[in-house]
Amino acid sequence: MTEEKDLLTEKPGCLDDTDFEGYELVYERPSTLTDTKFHYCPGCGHSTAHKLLAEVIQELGIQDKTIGIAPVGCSVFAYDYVDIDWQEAAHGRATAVATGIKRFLPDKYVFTYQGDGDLAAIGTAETVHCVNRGENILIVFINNGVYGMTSGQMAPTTLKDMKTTTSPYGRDVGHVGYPIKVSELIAPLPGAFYVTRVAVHTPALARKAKKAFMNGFKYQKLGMGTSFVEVISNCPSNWKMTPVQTMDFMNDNMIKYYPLGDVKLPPKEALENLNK
Ligand SMILES: Cc1ncc(C[n+]2csc(CCOP(=O)(O)OP(=O)(O)O)c2C)c(N)n1
Ligand code: SF4
Ligand SMILES: [Mg+2]
Repeated sequence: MTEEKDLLTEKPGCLDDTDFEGYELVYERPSTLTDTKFHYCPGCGHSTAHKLLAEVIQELGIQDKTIGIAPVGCSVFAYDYVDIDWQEAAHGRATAVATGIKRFLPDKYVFTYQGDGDLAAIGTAETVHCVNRGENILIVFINNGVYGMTSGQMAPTTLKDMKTTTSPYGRDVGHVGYPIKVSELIAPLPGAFYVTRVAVHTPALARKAKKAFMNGFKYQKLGMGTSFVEVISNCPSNWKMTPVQTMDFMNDNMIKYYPLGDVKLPPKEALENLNK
């Protein structure tokens, strides 16, 4: 450990392969991530979610068969980071765009990547109808409880009493309603094949999230409906917290209201066909 620290202090930013001789390689940047530096704020969950998706796409060997639909929101530049084919969609319309692409190119692995403003506010109708039709795609839903990109307005997912720029005294549920649980809302629809809620703010949770993404891609082979992975995420900048403080807020507040775990699992018989 001491040796590693010395190396970093002595040669900051200019380590090369020879400096690591004798070390065991335990982690490698996925080849599916481009060299572009993330524009995300320090501690933002979008970065981890991107990295996990890139790892899954690499491990499944589907880089040249995957098409992502980028949203409007902080993750609008997702196409700059994960090295696959992308299509940008207008705000909230990602699932409609994904529907067209998947129906036209059924052999491709198609997923949308959307924030809560995008998916659960302006895109509510597209989301519900897409899942109700059982479109054979993966929807990745990053729920950070605010409109991050536009400076932290209240979203449908903002917690009760949570302060935002448009709810400076806290969300008044008597006035604007309760935070919406999208996973529970869509799970009863017959087109929903797999619905799960994950988080990425600890290594153990990130591993579970990766598994959920992996499932979402694999299940497309079955053609039996929509996979929906909700990622409870953080927004240090608009929550007005340090990244570390957001971890506590995630555990004490976000995850209490949005419990992690599977909301709807595919029928066992369906999964038996997966490895055939
Ligand atoms: C039609 C339209 N309406 C409103 C906007 C403004 N706008 C851009 S991003 C955004 C909210 C994004 O929030 P979210 O989807 O939660 O993503 P986050 O930035 O939090 O990741 C809004 C309202 C827009 N670009 N287009
Ligand atoms: S504003 Fe929030 S969601 Fe957007 S990059 Fe910064 S921390 Fe992430
Ligand atoms: Mg958001």
